[in-house]
Amino acid sequence: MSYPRVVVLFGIAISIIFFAISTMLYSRTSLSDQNSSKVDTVGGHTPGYPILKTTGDILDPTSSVINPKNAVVDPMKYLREFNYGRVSTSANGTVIRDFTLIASDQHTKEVSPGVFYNVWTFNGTIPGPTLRATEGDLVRVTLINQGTKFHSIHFHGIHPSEMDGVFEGIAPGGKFTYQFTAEPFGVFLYHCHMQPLEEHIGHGLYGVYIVDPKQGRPPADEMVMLMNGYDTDFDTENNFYTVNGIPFYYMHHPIQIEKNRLIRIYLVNMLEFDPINNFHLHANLFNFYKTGTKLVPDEYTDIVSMSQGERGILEFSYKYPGKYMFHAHKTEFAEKGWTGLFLVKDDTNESVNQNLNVTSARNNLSYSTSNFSNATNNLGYSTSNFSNATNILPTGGLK
Ligand SMILES: [Cu+2]
Repeated sequence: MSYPRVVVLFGIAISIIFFAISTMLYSRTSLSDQNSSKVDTVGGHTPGYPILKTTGDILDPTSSVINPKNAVVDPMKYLREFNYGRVSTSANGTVIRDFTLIASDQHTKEVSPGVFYNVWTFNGTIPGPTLRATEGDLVRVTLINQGTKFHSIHFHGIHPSEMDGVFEGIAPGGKFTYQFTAEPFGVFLYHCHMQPLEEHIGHGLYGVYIVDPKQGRPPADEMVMLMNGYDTDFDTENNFYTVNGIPFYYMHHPIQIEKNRLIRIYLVNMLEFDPINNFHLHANLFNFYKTGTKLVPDEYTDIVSMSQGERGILEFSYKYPGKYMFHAHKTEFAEKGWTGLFLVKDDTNESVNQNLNVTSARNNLSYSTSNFSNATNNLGYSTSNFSNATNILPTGGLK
């Protein structure tokens, strides 16, 4: 073996040893980080905002319950709450729907047990309220900026350029009314469109906007599901994934539905940072209406994948009573919070729970939602200028 060859082989051997040692050290660090309960500090991302203490990632907080006063949203309330606005009729008979959205960016809320986050919100919650109109209505949305930064609302749908909420930011203390005709029918979203977009969306300024077809849709148990995530350590990767704002919420509080009843879900993906998200339904299939802009389904499936901003309508019913999971079929997302349960009740058999094969404390779920009922009324806002916001009355169901 020549002298240069020996040098090369020696170099390769040293590199392999170095790689092995560093890999071992790295994996040890990761493991100890996951298992320890040490308190980390996060924040300082935005000048002027507090640096917060957190115990870090909680992958399955089945034993913890968020203090409702601190929770960023009540997911059970959000699920079936539709805001139809303050309704009036113009001289020519057009239905007018007035909504008020208040933007804020200076509050801290709990997004997972023990994890506090500087939330940027419309009307105090992530996601913001679900706005709903019928095609042809005149929609007027007044944005009041009670935050410390410029914000806007960009609606998806058809409208004039000056109502697009992209180039005109609303200054702190400012106010602007977006006005457009609700068209076409479908499921849409709204979000702040100020730069950097990643920051304004990542912190929570978004919600769902539904336009019903004039003739309506068949009666159903309707719900909204918005998929999101939280990057609580500001490394542009999500630490938590959720449907409707709180990781694992519907594992603790299964969504109760009736056997053979048509379920309609307005599903929206607002997930920042990750390129794709999806929804998988267990032991069943659903009709999927992409963007909800047609009355005939595009697909009959048990899974739908969406990129950020994509959405659609799911329709299904369960034949058999029992507990069924729904979750992202991206395992990482499912295990970091994007997992929930439907509890299908059999109206002819009250004792369906006895058949659920409860095998452990973890399965002994509490279905109570009452302790959450005041959560969203307990916002840390000044009450002045807030009266308009509470005029957005939740009515539920198709109006
Ligand atoms: Cu904004």
